[in-house]
Amino acid sequence: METFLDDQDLQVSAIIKGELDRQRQGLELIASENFVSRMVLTVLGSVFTNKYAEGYPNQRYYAGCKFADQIETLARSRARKIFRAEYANVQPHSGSSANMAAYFAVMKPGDTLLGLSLAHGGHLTHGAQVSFSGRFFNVQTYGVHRDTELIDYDDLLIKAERYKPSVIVAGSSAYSRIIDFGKFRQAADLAGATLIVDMAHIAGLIAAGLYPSPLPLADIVTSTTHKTLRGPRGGLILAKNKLARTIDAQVFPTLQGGPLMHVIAAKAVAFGEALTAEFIDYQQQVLINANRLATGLSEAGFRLISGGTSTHLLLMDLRNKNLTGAQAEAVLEQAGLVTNKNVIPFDPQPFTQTSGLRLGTPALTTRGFKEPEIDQVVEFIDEALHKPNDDNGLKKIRHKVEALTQKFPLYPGL
Ligand code: DSN
Repeated sequence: METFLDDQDLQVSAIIKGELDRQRQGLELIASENFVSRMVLTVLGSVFTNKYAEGYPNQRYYAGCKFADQIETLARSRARKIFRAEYANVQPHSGSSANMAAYFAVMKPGDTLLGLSLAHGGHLTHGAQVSFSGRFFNVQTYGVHRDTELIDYDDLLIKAERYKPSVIVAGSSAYSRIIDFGKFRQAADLAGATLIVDMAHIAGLIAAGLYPSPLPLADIVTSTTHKTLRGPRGGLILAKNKLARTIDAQVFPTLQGGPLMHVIAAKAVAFGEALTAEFIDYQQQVLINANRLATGLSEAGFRLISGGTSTHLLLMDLRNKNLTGAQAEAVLEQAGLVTNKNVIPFDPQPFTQTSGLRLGTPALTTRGFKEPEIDQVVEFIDEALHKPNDDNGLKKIRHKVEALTQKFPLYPGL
């Protein structure tokens, strides 16, 4: 691939090579990232990128859609099979557009949306004022308990009854424990609300049967396809058949024009991979690794929000280390570990600094890391965060990181 690019466009080729080296030589701990298979990568660059296919299979606005129909039908049927869903729409370009389509299917501008506060681990699209969700809808939020740092279900039920929202959205970007979807169903029934579950972070765990499925309880389930699910970047909506036409119409033509057929083809591949026994083994290891990481960091004296993790991610509270999340993120990047600063519940720091750091194991696990390597990752983090101003010390850790990554080649031959 690079040889071809070198011949055609040296500038682009050098940048792509730089990114490939960055991914190969660093430890990817961003909880929402992963490494797709070679097949997914190849299909993303397939001839489907040339095709317009506005509409849905067998109802297109262009000629020449025979194979576009076949691939979208296959992607939809695999998605339905993974999650035991009646209906799937595989066209959303992202998780945000999947959420927007889901909201528009059941709410009018000005209606009330009840979502997890961004400051307590929710996502932008769950009602943050800076997002379309906060601009179009009247937003109320629930949060986590100050003591347990677990979702405050009493607060949820009280607010459901008080505000009678049209939609309650469950799901999170930085919550490390199992969400009780039964309690959300109860809250939705109390309010007469539609229950939307955004399972973007945990979709892979749910696919593998390692996290309770929201499908039997939710009215609509949205997701991205690139986090634990390990597909191409994109969105997905699942629902009961009765909502199919309404949701389809919100995705196209309300929000989107032509679907990205090369991405839909890559989603079909990733969904096929998610139906294999190897995928279950992978997700089991993701959880083992996350638990190992949490235990190691706790033993090293780092405080974790809610005391640990039951998922693929964990949230460190750095206040007792005299570091902000932004500082820790920068120090770790210098040492070759890629993470992201994140607010913690009741954070005294602004969003740009934060007191927290979010870590996840999906990408390292795809790379082949097991418990012994995770123990080394703990040592790197501990060492780096105890010498944040020691450039030489951080450089030495970076060399150790690179030595470790060389034992786990990423995209060999690319
Ligand atoms: N940006 C994603 C995450 O990192 O969790 C959510 O969309």
